[in-house]
Amino acid sequence: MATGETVYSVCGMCSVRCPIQVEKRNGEAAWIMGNPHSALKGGLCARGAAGIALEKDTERPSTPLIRVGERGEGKWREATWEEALDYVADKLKAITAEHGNRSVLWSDRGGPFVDLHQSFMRGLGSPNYCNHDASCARNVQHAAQSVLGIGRKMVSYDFRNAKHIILQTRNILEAINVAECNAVMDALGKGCKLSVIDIRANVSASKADNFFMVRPGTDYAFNLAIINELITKKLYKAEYVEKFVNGLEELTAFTAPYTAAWAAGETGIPAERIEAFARELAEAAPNVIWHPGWMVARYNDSFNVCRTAYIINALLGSVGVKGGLPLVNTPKDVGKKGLTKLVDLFPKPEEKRADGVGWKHPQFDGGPGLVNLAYDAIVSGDPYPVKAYLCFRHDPLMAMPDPEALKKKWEGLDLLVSITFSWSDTAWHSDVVLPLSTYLSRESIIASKSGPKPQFFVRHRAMQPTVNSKADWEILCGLAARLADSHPGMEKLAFKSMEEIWEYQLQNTGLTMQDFAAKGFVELVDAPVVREVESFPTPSGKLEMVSGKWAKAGIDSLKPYASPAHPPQGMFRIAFGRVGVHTQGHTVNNPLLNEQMSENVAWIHESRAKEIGIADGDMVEVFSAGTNSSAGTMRAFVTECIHPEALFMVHGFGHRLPVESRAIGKGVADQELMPGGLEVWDRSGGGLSLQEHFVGIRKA
Ligand SMILES: Nc1nc2c(c(=O)[nH]1)N[C@H]1C(S)=C(S)[C@@H](COP(=O)(O)OP(=O)(O)OC[C@H]3O[C@@H](n4cnc5c(=O)[nH]c(N)nc54)[C@H](O)[C@@H]3O)O[C@H]1N2
Ligand SMILES: Nc1nc2c(c(=O)[nH]1)N[C@H]1C(S)=C(S)[C@@H](COP(=O)(O)OP(=O)(O)OC[C@H]3O[C@@H](n4cnc5c(=O)[nH]c(N)nc54)[C@H](O)[C@@H]3O)O[C@H]1N2
Ligand code: SF4
Ligand SMILES: [Mo]
Repeated sequence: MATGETVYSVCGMCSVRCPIQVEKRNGEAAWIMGNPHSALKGGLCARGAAGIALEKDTERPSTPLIRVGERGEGKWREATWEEALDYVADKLKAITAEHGNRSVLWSDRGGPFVDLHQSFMRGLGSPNYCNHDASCARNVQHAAQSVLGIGRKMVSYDFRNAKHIILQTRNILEAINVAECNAVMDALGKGCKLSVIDIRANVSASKADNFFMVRPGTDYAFNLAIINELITKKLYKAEYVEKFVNGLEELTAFTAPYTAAWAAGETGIPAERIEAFARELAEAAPNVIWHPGWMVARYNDSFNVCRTAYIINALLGSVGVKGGLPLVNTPKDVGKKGLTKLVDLFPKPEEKRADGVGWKHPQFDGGPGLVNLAYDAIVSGDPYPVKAYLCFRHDPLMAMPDPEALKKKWEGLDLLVSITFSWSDTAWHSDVVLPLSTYLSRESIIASKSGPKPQFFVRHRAMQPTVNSKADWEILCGLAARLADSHPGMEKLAFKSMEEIWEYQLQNTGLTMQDFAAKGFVELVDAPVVREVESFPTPSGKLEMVSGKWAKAGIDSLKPYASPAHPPQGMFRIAFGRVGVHTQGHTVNNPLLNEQMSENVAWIHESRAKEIGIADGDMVEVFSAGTNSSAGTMRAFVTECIHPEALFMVHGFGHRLPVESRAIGKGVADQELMPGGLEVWDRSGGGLSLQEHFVGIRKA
């Protein structure tokens, strides 16, 4: 175990941010494991273990770069940090002088460390802070807000005490959160049932008691039929519903036509199986977790799929309950003071958001907005011009559909900056690349995590950067110092050291950094607190089957079901997802992880492969059904474990950058198969509808 020096820190290989323990030798990180004081109990996923390979990887930006050729041409001049920060600050001054502070857009990867970035944007005076979530979990977030009146992270999943876990569009054993994986495996070991609703048999399905392979895009039909069964057969928790549910009558009337027999025709799941499943759920209630999903930027009715997931939990009495979805606690809920926020250094800009969130779209969460709609303002100048775009830890050219269309939208930008620890399509297309230190060689602001036991946790620097990179606080405080003359007040964010920031954050908590020494985090209570629910912060004070807020915005939160189109003759619906050994697109070139999986494959059903004359392992060309444009070639994986209408691939492959020798030319990029996809999004939930696209394949 612990030899040399031990540093408690936070993994940064994906958005989960697991607590880690890093062992140092000769001043360098030599070994990473899960923080043994945490729920990880020492465990880590493969990606987390590959962090040292990332730090040592020479194929990443190693010094600030300023573009000298055309955007995307890959011609750069190397700059010192002084030069690069001066350059960005001067550009920001010129742009804000001409177009106003609101012309600056920031997009981020949401999570526990964003306070600093939000503060920077407030200091600049721009309301246009966004994150990646329009292409991830916005539909779940808004569904939670519409039913529960709180965000999705304000309830937790008490897997360990559950009797039945339902995963719908959620592959918990491959799309990994280590603590959740451990909890689910422990629960299954104790006899908890698992049901998986998916379009293919994934690893989670291999452990399931029930597996429902639905026709792609019909999850809403499945859920409506479950609700119909629970209501008509009186399988719901009557006492709980009486107390906490508003709108049961409307829900009953609305779901009346959506019987199990009807849903069988839509989903392909026999009515008897749906009926039996509803009975099983009732037997386990209220210790049921119907997971509302995570990556649900998939269909035009994904918001309603997530809503009905919450509604099913409500009918089964599991919202706010042990063994279900208990409410999490903030520091305040357990009688403690929270961190002092960096955003509070500045007043909230009064300007309305460029993406229309909060005014044109009053029902959506103004926090991170919808970045895809902000891009439209670059093109149209409506409601005002957006001229500078700072991308932090975000690669929209890979994460958003139709990268060529997105590049066109960005043509109106006078400044595009990427702050990143690895190469990405967006960095390559930027005007300035600011290399961010990896999570092993940077520290971060203290983060606050709500939960049964709320806590503060901190990322420590485990080693010095091996390239000329900087931590985010160094970059932003450096820019803030340079902007103080044009943007009075910015000097408040020009902290000189991380210690100063930590001290600022802790000022009201009674804690010091010494308190983090023993474990790397500080728990604010000794034992988990399950708060008794009295009411929910919705307009009705109850769980809303019909959302008052959405109704006010003119949106029908019980949207009538519309059957998804079948793919055109010979075509497939595109589907995508994660794999255990990679994170999105940015680990494919990691030396260790590339060895584990260097290319993605096209999952297709054996009946369809036979039709087209393709055998397992054949190289196939994948093209977009609408435009016939090819996204390149990949290997076919012919299987009976996928729905015949779907073609599935793991996201993140098909890299084209010459600077990534291990990833270039391997596999296919799903985002290139979504022409016009930036305009296709769920109007009720705000998420992009990335699977509303069809593709074809031919032998290469
Ligand atoms: N077509 C299609 N589009 C998708 C998806 C899909 O499956 N298919 N998935 C969607 C989902 S779920 C999401 S969350 C988004 C993700 O979209 P992004 O948030 O863009 O995804 P990442 O690859 O995590 O991007 C992080 C980028 O920041 C850089 N980076 C810098 N510092 C850090 C750090 O400390 N940690 C990490 N992890 N990265 C850092 C990485 O090198 C990488 O280039 O994409 C979405 N878009
Ligand atoms: N290893 C790893 N873990 C990760 C990440 C990662 O990149 N790598 N990223 C993290 C992030 S940002 C996110 S958002 C989460 C995502 O976590 P998840 O949302 O659980 O992950 P995905 O693999 O995108 O999708 C889950 C499942 O949805 C299925 N699916 C596709 N279409 C349909 C459909 O129409 N109906 C149904 N019922 N199922 C469908 C896919 O086959 C897949 O098995 O994972 C997180 N954890
Ligand atoms: S799930 Fe894996 S990659 Fe993500 S933060 Fe945890 S250890 Fe790191
Ligand atoms: Mo995500």
